[in-house]
Amino acid sequence: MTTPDVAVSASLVSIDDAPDVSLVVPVYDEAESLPELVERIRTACDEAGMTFDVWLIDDGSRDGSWGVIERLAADDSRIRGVRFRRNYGKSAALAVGFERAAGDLVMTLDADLQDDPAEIPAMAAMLREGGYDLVSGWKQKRHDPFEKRLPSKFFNGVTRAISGIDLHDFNSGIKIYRREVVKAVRVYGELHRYVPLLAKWEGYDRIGEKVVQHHARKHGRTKFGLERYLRGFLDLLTVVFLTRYLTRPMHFFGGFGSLAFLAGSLMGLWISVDKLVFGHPIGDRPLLLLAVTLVIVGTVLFCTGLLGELVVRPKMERTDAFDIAEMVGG
Ligand SMILES: Nc1nc2c(ncn2[C@@H]2O[C@H](COP(=O)(O)OP(=O)(O)O)[C@@H](O)[C@H]2O)c(=O)[nH]1
Ligand SMILES: [Mg+2]
Repeated sequence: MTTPDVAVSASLVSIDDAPDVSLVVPVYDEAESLPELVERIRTACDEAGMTFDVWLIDDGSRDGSWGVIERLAADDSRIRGVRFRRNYGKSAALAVGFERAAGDLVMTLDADLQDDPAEIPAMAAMLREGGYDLVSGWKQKRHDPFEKRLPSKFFNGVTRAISGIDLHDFNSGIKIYRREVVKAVRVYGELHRYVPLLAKWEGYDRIGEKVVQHHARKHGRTKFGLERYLRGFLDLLTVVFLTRYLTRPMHFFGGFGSLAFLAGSLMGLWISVDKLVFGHPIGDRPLLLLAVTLVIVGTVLFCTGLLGELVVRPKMERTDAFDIAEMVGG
């Protein structure tokens, strides 16, 4: 008789226990910043009367960040740490934080104090009152050197154009989400910049933007140079491909394949007529080479599309491939 009661109350407790906001902080060699960061998170949330927990995800730091995290966690049970054995990148850290975060809202924040924890209550309020799925911070006045700001402007422009999401600042680490959004997205590679895009793909498209304070780096140094931007750009192309064509590879490969095949065939036909009807030699004509190449490339692309269909088919045939938002009626 008592067992069900216990189970029910246990589950109620775990719901009541969920903090208002979980902060997910990727950490890579930020030992000097962490104590002040945690202190300022505590102040901001306490003043606003928000309950919170903090997930500090140490991604193979070598500057003693983990020791600092251990101390912070021992002092305050709301502070938790996860340590990766080696460096996996910011996206991996966010993915693990998103998996563990239990707060009603989940907010990401850089560890280096460039983002201001004082933004937590304001961003939470904007998300709730505006009915957004996520709100992204916009470092309108950015305190970074020019050689960082310029590539960033370029990538923001390209991402805006490709994704159709009207954000000024995809790069900013400060973003807040409803919990179900972070549970739905899969962040890997260099996709941490494109979480809004991943969210939109999952159907969470109420995306807001809030101007946030940005500060110059106090301690340590930046880990993001041009090379990581380039990797990020390639990942963007992957995402665009996957979001548009994951479930219908034939529309991508088959389309290009058919076009190439058709063009090659027409050229081949023309050049054959030229030889058979008009008697011109064609053995050394570039058009012959082009025609043959296009026919072969077209066939290969078409077959790639077919193989792709075979790969996605088992998944698409299952109804659990669809994320049902709500149901009604008995
Ligand atoms: N987990 C993880 N975090 C990282 C990595 N690189 C940078 N970060 C964190 O991401 C945040 C932003 O990095 P930062 O170097 O300040 O980039 P910037 O602000 O664009 O110059 C900081 O909290 C870093 O500690 C990484 O490889 N793994
Ligand atoms: Mg920074």
